[in-house]
Amino acid sequence: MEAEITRAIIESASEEWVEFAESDVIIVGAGPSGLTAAKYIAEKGFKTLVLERRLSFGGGIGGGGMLFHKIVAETEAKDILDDFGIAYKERRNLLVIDAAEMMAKLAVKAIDSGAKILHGVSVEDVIFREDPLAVKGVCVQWSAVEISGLHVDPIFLRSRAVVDATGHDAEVISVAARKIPLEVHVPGERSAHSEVAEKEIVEKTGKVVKGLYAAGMAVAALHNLPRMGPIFGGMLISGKKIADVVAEDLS
Ligand code: 48F
Repeated sequence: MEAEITRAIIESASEEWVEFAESDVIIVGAGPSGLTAAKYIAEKGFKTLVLERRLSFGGGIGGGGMLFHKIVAETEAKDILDDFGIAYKERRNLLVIDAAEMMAKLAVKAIDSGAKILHGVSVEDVIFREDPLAVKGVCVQWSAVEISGLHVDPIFLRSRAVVDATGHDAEVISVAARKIPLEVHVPGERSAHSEVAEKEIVEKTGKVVKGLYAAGMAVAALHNLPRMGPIFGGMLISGKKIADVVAEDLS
């Protein structure tokens, strides 16, 4: 029995790692923008892989607003919340949402749409080619190895598109900006100005360089936009927008 447990786990996990050695789209980060992007990209028929450093879903959702278990969204996000079956109550011209429900339902719909989510995996670098400059995938490492500080070489996952949905640090774009001639730099986000941030992040959501895209708070870090606090409509709308942009580029 014990040996069969080991074989069953390692055989099936290995089969999927081999299958996902090449994907259409890799989304880095299973926060609100990444999971929203995953659902809409996967349901368009693209082979979609989400890589998440932690062993959980939702990124910054779970902390609510300073650990109060609610978050808010603008009414513009209603259609997306409805697509995901996420309940909301209208209050003070905002939609109030239960943080646990939002994390769970974003993940369920992303998975049901066909996206594969791998937990405990960190993206530490990108694969690139020059002439023309393009990002072709990512270098990945177990998060446990990353945390341990052991020197272990990563392995590679190729894809036609990589979406940086890593949040405030824009980790994928930052490493690319340091290590390849991207001609972008990542100045980081500005202090809070909620309504401006919500609007401008959606506006600036898009392609960084061929094969590399930004969604969610990574867009704020890339374009020096303000943060917005525990209001999440912009994250969902940004995730949906990047799905359309990527789908159009890959079609
Ligand atoms: O931070 P996060 O929730 O990003 P987001 O989708 O949403 C931001 C909001 O939560 C909030 C806000 C706006 O309302 O201000 O902060 O932009 O989720 C990012 C996810 O990416 C994972 C990280 O663990 C988190 O779950 N992540 C970050 N870097 C890496 C990563 C990496 N290098 N490899 C894998 N996962």
